[in-house]
Amino acid sequence: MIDKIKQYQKEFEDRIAAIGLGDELRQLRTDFLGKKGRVTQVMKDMRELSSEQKREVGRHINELKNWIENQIREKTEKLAGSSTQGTENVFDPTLPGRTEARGSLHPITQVMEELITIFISLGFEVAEGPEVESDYYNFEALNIPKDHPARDMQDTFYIGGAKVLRTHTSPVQIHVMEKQPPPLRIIAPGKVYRCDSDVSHTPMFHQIEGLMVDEKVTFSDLKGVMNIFVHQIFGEKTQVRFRPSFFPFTSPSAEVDIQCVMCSGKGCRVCSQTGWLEILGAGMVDPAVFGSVNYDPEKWTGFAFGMGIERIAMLKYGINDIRLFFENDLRFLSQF
Ligand code: 2NL
Repeated sequence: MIDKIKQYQKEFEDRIAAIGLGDELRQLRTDFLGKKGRVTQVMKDMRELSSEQKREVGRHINELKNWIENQIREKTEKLAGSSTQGTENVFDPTLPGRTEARGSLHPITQVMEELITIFISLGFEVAEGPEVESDYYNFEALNIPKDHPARDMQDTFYIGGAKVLRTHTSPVQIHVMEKQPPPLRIIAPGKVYRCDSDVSHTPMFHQIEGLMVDEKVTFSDLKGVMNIFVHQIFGEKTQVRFRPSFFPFTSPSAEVDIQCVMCSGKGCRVCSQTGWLEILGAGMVDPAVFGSVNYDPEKWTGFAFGMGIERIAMLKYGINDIRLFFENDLRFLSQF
């Protein structure tokens, strides 16, 4: 057996000297150290030997094994070195440059900008206002009664005094109407806050509201604007429907649904088998709201609407958990 070991060493020596490629080296390793390799076979055959012989042969085979491993390591390094030899310091001007990883706008910002662009093209102007509001601008002026559930501590962040974090961007429109006589076409995009958190709610989210006031503005104008908006954002073929609803600040009020973007109206999990998805609330401005800002409800009429940006973005991109927008995980964000 010891003769055999010596013969293997000689064979290995000859073969490794002739090797010029990594693949050949891997094959050589398998032939000697692999499961059915020569070294492994000798170790298996040792079972038959006496303990005296085992010690003697064991010493030789272990020496060979270590030596082979060293030889392979050295040869690997040599092969790796030779492949770059002579080229490592050469400047190759034809190689493409290293590009900087480019950042991108947050998906919510992208959708927000897309919505703003659509409404600007329809003649709306952007209005902004504070995120900390008085009870009056957030609720009272919008005809939201004192006992309305939205006013509850459970739903609204009260921050001391009569101040709240705005629960919608409607107060922006109240400020504009107080300062500016009709006619008026404005949108109010921005952050809003509600005491709520689950897969479809976060304590802060983004909203865009719209308001148009003029003589003889009708529900048809609202439908026309909503149709154009839906077709621009979800595609020309998307069906739109209005469902009766209630808001304290509009009358009549409606909820606007679009044909389900996931199943095209056939019925699926996302639309709870209805074929429709609610995307926004809207209606004709309630005369009580006009009363708050001293607009004559006999002369002026208007429509208003409001929608959550996160909801629109989730439907547009097929995202099922709103919290992804706020985790700032680049693996998520870099897809937009
Ligand atoms: C929704 C519904 C809506 C409005 C917002 C509004 C504003 C003024 C007067 C009247 Cl100043 N209305 N805003 C009207 C209807 C619905 O939002 O579901 N938002 C997420």
